Amino acid sequence: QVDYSKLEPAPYIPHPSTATGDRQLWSKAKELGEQALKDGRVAAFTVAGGQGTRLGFDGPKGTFPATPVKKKPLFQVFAERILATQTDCTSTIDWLIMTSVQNDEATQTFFQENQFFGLNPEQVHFFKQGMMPAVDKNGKILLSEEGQIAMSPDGHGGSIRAMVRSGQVERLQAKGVDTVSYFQVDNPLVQCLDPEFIGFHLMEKAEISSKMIPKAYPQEKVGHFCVQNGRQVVIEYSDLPVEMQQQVNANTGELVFRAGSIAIHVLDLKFVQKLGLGADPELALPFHFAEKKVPYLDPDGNFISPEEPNGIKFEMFIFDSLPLAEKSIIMETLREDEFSPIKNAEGNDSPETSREDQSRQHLRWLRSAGEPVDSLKSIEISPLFAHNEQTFVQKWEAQKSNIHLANHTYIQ
Ligand code: UD2
Repeated sequence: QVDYSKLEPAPYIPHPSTATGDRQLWSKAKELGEQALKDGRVAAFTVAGGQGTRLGFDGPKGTFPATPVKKKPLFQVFAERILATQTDCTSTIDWLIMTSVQNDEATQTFFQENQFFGLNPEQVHFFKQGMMPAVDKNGKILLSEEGQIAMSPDGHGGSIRAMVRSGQVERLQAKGVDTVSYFQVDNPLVQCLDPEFIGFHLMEKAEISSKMIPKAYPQEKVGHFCVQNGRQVVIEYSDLPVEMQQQVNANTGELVFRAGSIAIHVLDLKFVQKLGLGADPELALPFHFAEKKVPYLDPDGNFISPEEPNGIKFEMFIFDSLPLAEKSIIMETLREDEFSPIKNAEGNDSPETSREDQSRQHLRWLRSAGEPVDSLKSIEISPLFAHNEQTFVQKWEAQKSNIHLANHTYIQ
């Protein structure tokens, strides 16, 4: 239970580009993270079991064409970032992908058809998340067909137990992996394996770490990092009272609850195992419920596809593991470099806004490399050419004479 009057904003490690950021500390974290990647201690992990209802796209969301010029699917973007990190750290990185009963086959087929986007099929590991029964508004179990209970995926928090039940935790531990870099399938800007983030997580001996961005506006639809009874918690945008979302610090003019959760985490595998085994009820993730449309069989045996939400689905959220951790840290990142999700068909967080943000990032890299590109609208740099600004600037000097920069240029 949340006592909103006792809720405080959570502290975080400020980004080095801000007034309070400590550049030396960030360099140290980067070194640590790079070493962990070289040592083969880190796996990447994408939660991709969601149904993507808001986007209205027919197929697993990871197959959605996301990039501004090449229209690469989200899965390809992540695969190429993993490949690029492998080149940097000269080790092989495992990639876990959590699917659901509904999209597992389509997801795996997509990877096969695309030759795993250059990854070795043996380093990509799919596993399905668990399911929960759906009930009607009176708590009665709904049937999807005769003798079959209507089931739905158990939320991204289900990834903890699915990682354990699928045997992935044991398999990874046996090969020396102790850290997992977790991200959602809908954000093409995510740094899949960020050395600085991994480094801070290891430096602070955290069980789970999270990335935050300052909210763009008071009611932005992201979770809020807070502290309750000395433990970090994330309070969803739908739960934090609006007046708290709008509260401003009189001295700084900033929102008091400004730290937005963008669902990027680093997890310690021992922590995953402890929670996922389910042996200690104190360490169980709670279920949240949401009213959704659940197709069902009525008592007369007619199949009904409801127009309005008729049922309740139960989901666990990954961020509910924060208060269960002995140590949990939050690190600031820059929105323009890390967060532009594809959630809605139009408007905010849509394919269009995301393509623009991706292009803007690459235009910034070109400007950093000394190119006057203000008039170009759409540019795409392949992660295989460079997957961060620093690498891009270094590489550009040698390559630029071969590349003609025009609108819709793809740099590979
Ligand atoms: C999530 C966070 C929100 C913010 C935002 C950033 C919740 C409740 N809210 O909002 O605070 O961080 O992301 O983008 O999480 N998924 C599964 N299995 C499931 C359900 C979801 O794998 O059963 C995956 C899904 O494929 C996607 C991710 O989880 O990669 C996010 O799911 P969402 O779209 O339900 O999250 P959203 O946008 O409500």
